[in-house]
Amino acid sequence: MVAATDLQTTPSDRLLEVLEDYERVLVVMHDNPDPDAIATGWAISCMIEERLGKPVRLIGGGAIVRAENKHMVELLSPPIELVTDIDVVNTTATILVDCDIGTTNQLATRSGIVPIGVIDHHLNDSDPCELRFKDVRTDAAASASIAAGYLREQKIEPGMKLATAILYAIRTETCGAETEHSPLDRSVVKWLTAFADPELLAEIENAPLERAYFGDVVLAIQRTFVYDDAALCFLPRASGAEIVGEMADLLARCRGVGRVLCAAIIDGDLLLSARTERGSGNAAELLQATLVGLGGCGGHAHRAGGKIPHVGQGQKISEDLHEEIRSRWLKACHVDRKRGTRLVARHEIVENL
Ligand SMILES: [Mn+2]
Repeated sequence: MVAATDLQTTPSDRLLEVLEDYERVLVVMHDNPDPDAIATGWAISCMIEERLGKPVRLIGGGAIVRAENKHMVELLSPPIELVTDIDVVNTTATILVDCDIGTTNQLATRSGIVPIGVIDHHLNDSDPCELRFKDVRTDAAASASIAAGYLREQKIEPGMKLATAILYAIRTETCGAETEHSPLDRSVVKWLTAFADPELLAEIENAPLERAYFGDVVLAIQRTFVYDDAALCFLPRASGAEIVGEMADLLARCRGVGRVLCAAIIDGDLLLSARTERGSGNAAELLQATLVGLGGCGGHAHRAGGKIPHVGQGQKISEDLHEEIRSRWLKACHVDRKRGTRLVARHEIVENL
């Protein structure tokens, strides 16, 4: 007799079965793909090529800005393409990785392309539209853990670079208060460690930083205000989109700060990052309450990002919008204080110029 478990098909089997009907596959990462989107897409592409032998393209919009992520791409050469638009025929199966159909931060939705599948771990309450394949596990620290699980199910050994990329993705998704590892994350970390190169991982994490980065950080810290346990920082300048999230990660580590909101104007849009400590609320919900009617957002319980499009040119946000976001954020955080305290006292900043 065959055990019941032998008859169960795995998620990767189901995905491969759906893809049988198509000639080629387009794997779409979210814009400004991060290590998780890159590693997930890479693992999925690898599986499709190995098992089905169909041509796969792995694409995303925007750019890779964060120094560590650029270094990751240089050292590991993931097969990604950064593009501005896409055009697909109906013999192409489109799969979203590390993002969902309800979001506009990816090329498929913006181009009106209906994907056949989604592999993601973000919180998303958009309607469960008819997708042929959907694997969204919000308890997974990284989408890349789900994709690594597929490789393991298919008994495909990842090469050294792919294994390193997936491990790095899991590392980056478990920062700040989002350190929790699900049983899946733990088991794939163990499995991948045998294939990955720890030296490359260390090199990526210690990537060289541009001088502009230090300027962004010092100016942001000077402009950080704390209201009880809620911090707020409008970055006076940002050399890249990812500095907003990096500042939020840094400020979230400040003792006594449980909630952080950072914002900066990049190419005319206001980009926002929220972080919450465990027990200090849900970052995605707080950001949503702050942005309702102004812009969109998405993310996780303790890390979330959002955007208010077209707020103007230059790097300075208007007084009105600044005040609106500040008061909404404090209200969402249930903070009554109207005046904040500088994270670093003004006199110290001035004395040490
Ligand atoms: Mn992710």
